[in-house]
Amino acid sequence: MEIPRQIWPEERAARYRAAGYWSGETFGAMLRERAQRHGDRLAVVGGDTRWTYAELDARADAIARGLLERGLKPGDRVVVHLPNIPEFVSVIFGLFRAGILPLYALPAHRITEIEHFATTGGARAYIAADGHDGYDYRDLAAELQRRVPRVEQVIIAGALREHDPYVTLAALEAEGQASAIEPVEPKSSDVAFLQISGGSTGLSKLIPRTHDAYIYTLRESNRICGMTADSVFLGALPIAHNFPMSSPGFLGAIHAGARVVLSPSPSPEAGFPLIEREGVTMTSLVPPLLLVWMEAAPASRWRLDSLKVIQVGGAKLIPEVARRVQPALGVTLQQVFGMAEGLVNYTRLDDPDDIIINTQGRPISPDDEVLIVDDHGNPVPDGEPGHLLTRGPYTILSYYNNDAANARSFTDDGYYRTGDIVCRLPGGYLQVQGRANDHINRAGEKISAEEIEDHLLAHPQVFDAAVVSIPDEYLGERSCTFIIPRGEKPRAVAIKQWIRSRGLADFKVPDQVVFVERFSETAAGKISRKELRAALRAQLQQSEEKSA
Ligand code: AMP
Ligand code: DBH
Repeated sequence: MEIPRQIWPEERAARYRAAGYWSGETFGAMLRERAQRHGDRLAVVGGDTRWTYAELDARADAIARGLLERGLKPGDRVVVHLPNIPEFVSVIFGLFRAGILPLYALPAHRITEIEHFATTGGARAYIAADGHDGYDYRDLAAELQRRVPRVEQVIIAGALREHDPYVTLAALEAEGQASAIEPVEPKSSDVAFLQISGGSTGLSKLIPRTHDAYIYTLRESNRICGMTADSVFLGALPIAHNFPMSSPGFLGAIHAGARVVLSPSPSPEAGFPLIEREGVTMTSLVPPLLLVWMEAAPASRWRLDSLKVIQVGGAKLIPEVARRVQPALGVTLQQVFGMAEGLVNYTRLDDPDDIIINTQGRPISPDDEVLIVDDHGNPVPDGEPGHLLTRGPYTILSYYNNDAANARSFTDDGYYRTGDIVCRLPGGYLQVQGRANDHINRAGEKISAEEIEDHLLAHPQVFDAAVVSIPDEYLGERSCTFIIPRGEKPRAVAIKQWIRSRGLADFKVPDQVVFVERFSETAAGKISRKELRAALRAQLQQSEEKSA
């Protein structure tokens, strides 16, 4: 399998370099520079751990050497499956320094997803916590190695059980400290890591991001979001998500020389005490969590007044909620509409309330090209909804190792088809209207209808299945699966249990199961899956309205 690359057409690359967007810096060099400039400032806080920039830098060095000692090579891929613990940060900087590419899995992912990442990414190693949230990743590691023998090495950030054939991260660091290997700094135009897409059609795709392009977004995001060396960023969402990673997220915080505080869970119970103790100034949330925080804040015994900015993104924030944020929490709301493939939009901190409440912001870069087109690819007038296409200095040109998705998702002249339906307002602000395709955006976690339908069809008592998003007061959207049983009707709980037993992330388990005798079909005979899903959604909403 080839090493992941992203090669922009030379004309565009030259322009982005000339504009100063791509500065030639790598992640490894960035951390080194911050450590030299303010080595004794705190970089990462989580659990009982408090690392300064100098300590983080030294750990990254040791991990880089340890990985190379164990035979990993620049360009290799490693699945990183870590919750919000300080080792997340030291591990990825160790990988960056060695030129080895992390592939970020979410803590909620299970064997089926991890196997898919390891296979399509061609991973040679798996780095996981021992456990998190009652789940033991060491068991997953054993199954992964059985299924994907190419994954030769498992490194556990935590403890091993008696017969685990793995190495601990602590042991790897000790090996690295004793090593004389000198890692070779990758080029800034190299791919630094693989991010994952939410997977609108079928399985998640792998997103190759270069040092140059990603560091550009960090630098500009910091400027736009007011992240400075004095900021304290709380990672409340799982930091493997692109949003809390880079918009500006914990990597933006490291770029700024600020402090990163990691919360093991996004709940107010976990986050609020950290806000008071560390003087957190900024955090990023998805809309349903924002609601939970707004409920909890007034009665909380923790002081939250250090908090200046709350960013909200990942799913649509409705204006009625947006309007209440500043009064309820005394913070500036920033809406963020982004995607792991690239383009990120922000409302600016000093934008008028009307913009902050009613739009999802405007792009980071003057060179972000945004096209809004109809179904035939013709531009629509400003203010009218259309498909959002984009290209620019940090939006990818292709997924890794997925020709079929590349053919669907990119135009011949290099635009990424986001799948989002948006309107452009004066000033270039975008308003998200919805999705063109059938994924479910469940509290910011994207679920592919197709992926879940495939798993349901494997159930012996399922004749056919359609998974549909239903508007939901709390989650934004919830997932509902319509099932035509085969033979005896299964129970709804058995269907949910089935999805769990397929080794999938819990957020993919259908929230609702509805049994039907048949799927309606048009006179013409067949309708598309897309039309079918729309018809089922409408039916359910009608019957719910009647019974309400
Ligand atoms: P992903 O491709 O998995 O990184 O998910 C990115 C998608 O999340 C976008 O294409 C949008 O559909 C959705 N999204 C992100 N931020 C927002 C937002 N602020 N409002 C509405 N949808 C959003
Ligand atoms: O949903 C996303 O993927 C997202 C949201 C906000 C994102 O990738 C980002 C900001 O960078």
